[in-house]
Amino acid sequence: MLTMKDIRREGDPILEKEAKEIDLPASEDDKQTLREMLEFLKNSQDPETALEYELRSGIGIAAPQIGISKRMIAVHVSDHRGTLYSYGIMNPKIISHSVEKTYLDGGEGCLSVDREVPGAVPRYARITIKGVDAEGNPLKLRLKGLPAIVVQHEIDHLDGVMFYDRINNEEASELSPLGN
Ligand code: K2U
Ligand code: NI
Repeated sequence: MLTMKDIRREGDPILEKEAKEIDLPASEDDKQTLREMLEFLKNSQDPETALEYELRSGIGIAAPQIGISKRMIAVHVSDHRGTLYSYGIMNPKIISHSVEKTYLDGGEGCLSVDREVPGAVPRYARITIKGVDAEGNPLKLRLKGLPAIVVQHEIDHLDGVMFYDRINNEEASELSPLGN
């Protein structure tokens, strides 16, 4: 199972690289990696497991964060209605998005950043993404709220972008925040 020792921290060059597309159909190795990324998120949100293995709670993770420069992300997050979005996605791509932007009130964090970096991160309020799931099936998701924010944070990791690269309090002052 993945633990925090597998997580690359800021300053590691892999977090600044553009990750490579997954060759489809995906190999068993890539599918297994994606399953482990999703399992890490579930473990990190289980109080007993997180305590036993000293896991930081995560609602998303990208393959470069575990040292694999490939375009794979996993999210395990509920929206404000309590609907769970639990997905491993290969080659995720934002195919459309709202003009409207929002930001997570209280700012963002990152498993790869062991410090608080205050500031608002403007994100698209609604996105439609396409990709391939861990079983190799095509995926199309329309997202808003926290799931939309998490997916944008993770896709940024595939492009070598960290959340603090996008902090813009001036732009955010014109936007409506998303409650936590
Ligand atoms: O990519 C990562 O490092 C995981 C991030 C995901 C994240 C997405 C959006 C906004 C902030 C962070 C964090 O580890 S998840 C930690 C967390 C948990 C609940 C709410 C916000 C952040
Ligand atoms: Ni992150």
